[in-house]
Amino acid sequence: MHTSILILNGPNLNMLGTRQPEVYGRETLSDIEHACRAHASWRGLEMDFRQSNSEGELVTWIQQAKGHYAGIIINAAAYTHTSVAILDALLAVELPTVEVHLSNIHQRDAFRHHSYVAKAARGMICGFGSHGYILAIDALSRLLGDPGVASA
Ligand code: CA2
Repeated sequence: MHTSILILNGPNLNMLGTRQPEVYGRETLSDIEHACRAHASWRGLEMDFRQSNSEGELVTWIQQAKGHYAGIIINAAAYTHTSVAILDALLAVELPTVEVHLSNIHQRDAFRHHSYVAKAARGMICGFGSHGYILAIDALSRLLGDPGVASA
């Protein structure tokens, strides 16, 4: 029986690697997806990795996750700080959720210090750049009871 996780990315993260490398690093979202796919596979997890600039699309994906995925990793980007809709969707599906951010949101503008997502997340990883996604996979894997390292 396969264990699948869903990794969601919010607005503007499709522009990673093109601007503000001093804040978000030089890797593209595609680079991060490939690294996550390799690590999830090593952890014995299947993974879907998605990005949307639309709050409604992210809400729909969270709603649809119930019954298909064992847990969610989410970088809601700017919606982190504004979206009660994403919070409500995460609370509704009751899936183990790990919040991730590339930057250390607590060292940045005051409006980035509050996260609506945090209320629904088991924990948050921020400030480690793209490696935060790998740490989030490890954290979620442990929450799911470690499906096991693939032998292949
Ligand atoms: O640090 C993170 O991962 C953030 O979620 C990134 C969001 C920001 O609003 C959050 O406060 C923290 C912004 C993502 C925008 O990404 C860009 C990438 C390249 C160029 C411009 C924006």
